[in-house]
Amino acid sequence: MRTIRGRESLQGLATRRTAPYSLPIMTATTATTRLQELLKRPEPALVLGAHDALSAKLAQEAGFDAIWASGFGISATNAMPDANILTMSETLEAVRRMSAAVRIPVIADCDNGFGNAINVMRTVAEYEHAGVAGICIEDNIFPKRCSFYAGVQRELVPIDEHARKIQAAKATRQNTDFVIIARTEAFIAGWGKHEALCRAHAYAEAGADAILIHSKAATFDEELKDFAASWDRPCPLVSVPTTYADITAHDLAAAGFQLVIFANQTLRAAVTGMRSALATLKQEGRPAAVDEQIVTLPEIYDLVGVPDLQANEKKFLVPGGHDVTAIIIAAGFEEDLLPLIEDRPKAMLEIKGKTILERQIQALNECGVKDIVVVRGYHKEQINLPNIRYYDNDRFRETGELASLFLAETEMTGRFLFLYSDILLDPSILEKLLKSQADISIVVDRAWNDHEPGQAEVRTKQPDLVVTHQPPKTGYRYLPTAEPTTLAQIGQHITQQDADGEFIGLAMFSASGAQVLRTTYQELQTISVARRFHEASSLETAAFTDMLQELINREHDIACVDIYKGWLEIDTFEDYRRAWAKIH
Ligand code: SPV
Ligand code: MG
Repeated sequence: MRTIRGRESLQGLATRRTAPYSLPIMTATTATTRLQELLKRPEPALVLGAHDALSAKLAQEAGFDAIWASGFGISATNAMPDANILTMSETLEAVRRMSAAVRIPVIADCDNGFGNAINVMRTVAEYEHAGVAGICIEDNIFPKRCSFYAGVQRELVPIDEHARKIQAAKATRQNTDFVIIARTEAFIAGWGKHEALCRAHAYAEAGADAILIHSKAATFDEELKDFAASWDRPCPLVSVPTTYADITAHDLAAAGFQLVIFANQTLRAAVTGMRSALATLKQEGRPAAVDEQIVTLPEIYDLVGVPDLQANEKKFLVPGGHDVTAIIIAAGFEEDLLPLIEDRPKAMLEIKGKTILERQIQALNECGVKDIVVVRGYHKEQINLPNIRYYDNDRFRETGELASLFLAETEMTGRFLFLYSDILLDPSILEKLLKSQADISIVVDRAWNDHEPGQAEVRTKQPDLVVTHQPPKTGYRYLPTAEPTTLAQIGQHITQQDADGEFIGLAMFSASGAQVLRTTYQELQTISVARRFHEASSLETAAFTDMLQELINREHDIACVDIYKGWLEIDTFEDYRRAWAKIH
């Protein structure tokens, strides 16, 4: 007696996910070879009927050896009877999608080959090209009727005609491993064992790789047991235990069947599942009522390959704002702005009906950045806009920007933007920054010193100046290079003569850039808490620019995204007045 072993062999192939839009890892050639192996190995193969790409994937996930692309199922999903009503091309399209979705072999149910031997030739060429591992052709006339429909006309083609179809199929296949299964409906048509054996012999002699002997008897013993006992050819047998459903694959294997096809249970399970959930939903009128009966959305995401989609988006799409977190540092108190900021932080100063923070959020949103974090401090109670995550620096008077930023350290796991809360900017600047591929990028205004003679704007606060490795040519006109420039030095001590531009208070870190930043900060905390830190008296009071300088010193590249004006900062009453004049 044969035993069913070897399920492990398919597990390696049946990984849960295939990348969307990619060809399956198993090429058509390996699929055909695999199916040939399944026909030859000592233990039988379990083949599951599927009707579309998703059910094929579920078959693979469940651990079946191969898929039966069921004509009954494909017709049913089009709400059509299984009677050659769908065209060859319609069926082929469904099969092509199934075959692209899985790595296990797909056997396409090709009914009667969609016509005579000449039609069979095209059928074989098309299905082989679609990547299936094999096809099955039955000896029903065209148009066929499903084997189980009662009270419908049933007629088989003559033996010789079907044998020639098998020969035509074999003559057409390109790959000699491509499996041709010949199916006889002799029992279905009520012609008994003698006719069934005659037909099976003829088809085996015509070169079939396997014989599917179909039966709609209520038990295996009625027809197939005797047939199988009489079968004396090396050509393997295939069964579809739909009506004699009590038999186990085990027993079928013992009787000599090599392939066992559970042809329509997938489709029927789907209908039962849908009916039951829909009845509950209709009755209750509330989606939660069916929660217990349906899979979760993340399970569907996983099945259709959303994790791969996400990975590929990261790899191949121009980065946008959708997967970036913006961290706005709005904790500080600046005396220069009193009495304007007596009762509110600077970010909440209003300019023509909208606060600075609201304007920043608007610019971020316009660029697709919806995930926003604000670090509050001075008059924190005044900042309570919706859809923002808040962190509070209650020691804002003794600590600096860097300390504020690191209160939101848990937000720095992926790509993130760093923003001062006092800058107003044109969204095109953010767009340009978001396209940067560098791990650490800062925005540098190259036009920072372009004042017309005599009209220099008064600045009380020292700007954050930068020196870059590739300074722009001096002069009135300037065309940026295609390659991003890199930062050599940053801080308020840089003289105007040495500076190549001004840091505008906007930076971006990739996931690995963020990792570098966090690790560096953690290291610094252990070694230099009280010591001077670049331009700051200690790490605790450090500015963001001090950290940038530290990263430069540690030989991390910082890319400069060049801009030419297009932004404003509010550091003084004069800045605020100017913003009122310039903003519409
Ligand atoms: C199919 O699934 O389409 C088959 C098997 O041909 S059966 O429906 O049992 O005939
Ligand atoms: Mg069929």
